[in-house]
Amino acid sequence: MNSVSKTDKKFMMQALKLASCGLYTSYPNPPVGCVIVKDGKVIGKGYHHKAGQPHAEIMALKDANYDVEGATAYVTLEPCSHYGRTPPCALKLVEMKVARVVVAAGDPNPQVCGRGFEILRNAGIEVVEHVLEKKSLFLNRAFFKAITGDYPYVSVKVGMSLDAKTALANGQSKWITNDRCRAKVQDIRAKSDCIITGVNTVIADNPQMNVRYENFSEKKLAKIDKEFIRQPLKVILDTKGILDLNRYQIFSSGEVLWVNGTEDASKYLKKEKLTEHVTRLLVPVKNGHTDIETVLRYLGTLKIRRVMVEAGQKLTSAFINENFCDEIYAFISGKMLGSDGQNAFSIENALSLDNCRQFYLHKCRKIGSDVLLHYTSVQY
Ligand code: AOF
Ligand code: ZN
Repeated sequence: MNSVSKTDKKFMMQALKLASCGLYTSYPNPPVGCVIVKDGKVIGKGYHHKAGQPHAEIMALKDANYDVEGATAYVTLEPCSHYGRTPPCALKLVEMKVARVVVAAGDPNPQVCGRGFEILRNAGIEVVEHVLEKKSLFLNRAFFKAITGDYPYVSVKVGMSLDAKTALANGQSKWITNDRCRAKVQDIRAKSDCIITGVNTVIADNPQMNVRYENFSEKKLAKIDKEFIRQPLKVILDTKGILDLNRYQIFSSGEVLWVNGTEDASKYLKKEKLTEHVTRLLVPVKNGHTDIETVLRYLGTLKIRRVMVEAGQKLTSAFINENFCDEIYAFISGKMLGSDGQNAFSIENALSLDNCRQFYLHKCRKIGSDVLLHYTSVQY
């Protein structure tokens, strides 16, 4: 008989917390955490740091000195059943004779997808599923979307005034939200595999679009495995290819994919390495712009799981209008910029309130005198 208790939820919560450390480095693998409990005490814990490194269960087994006979393993994702970069965790749990495995969510990876549970159950291990499942689905939202389809998960960030403007009429936009909001933006960047921006943002702001780990708090840095720290790929959509590579900071560090448009079908997806760090990619032009779908599909082939869009009104809105926006982080300050300011969005008109584009509030956080509204396209 399966039973889920308050205790199971408590230990799963610990496993989920551990898993969240993996968000910074586990790419392209999902963030997974594991806690092993015997006689009510945690005897081992671990999380998956990086693809190619041991999975969460193996880290926790090691932490417990493999002395786990009769113990319960709490894992935030179904233990794997396949020989990938590492051997199957489900077999290891069987071999180590754990008595019970409590899991938050199944692994939709076609290579696993229920087979992990099967291995455990066939070996006589009690398996309890769906414990704090929604939290795991949320934590893994990028991996789950990317592994089951052709596109990465897209997070759109917007920083705006209370009257939904991103710049004054004269173009001034620094700074609408406070520095703590900007620190949160850095955190979202650090959890993203790739940042997409547009030519207009590069010209207007000359951003670096990188992660400044040196400014992270000690508390935050303690969660990140320094060995596997990374910078997201920077993708610039510049249909006409007008940017001067020597002029803008974005080209001066990290990997950059400079996406230009072409009308010539024989050149679609042609890549050219321009410098050691900058590659040009040619994609089709749609309505006068580089085709977002092609770009996302291409990033999917690179195993990019999570994309963050940091761009101006047009590009931001294009992701929403073309249904490629999975979540919105809206940072809102109390400033009013006025009706001639730049609108944050330009969304296609809805035909009715019953049938309009809808996002769901996931979290609302006060950040000093500003606020962060985190909306997702599906409800968690
Ligand atoms: C687990 N525990 O901690 C993780 C799992 O090629 P590999 O060996 O790195 O396997 C990657 C796949 O394993 C990944 O796509 C996902 O399905 C699963 N991730 N499974 O048992 C873990 N990170
Ligand atoms: Zn595994």
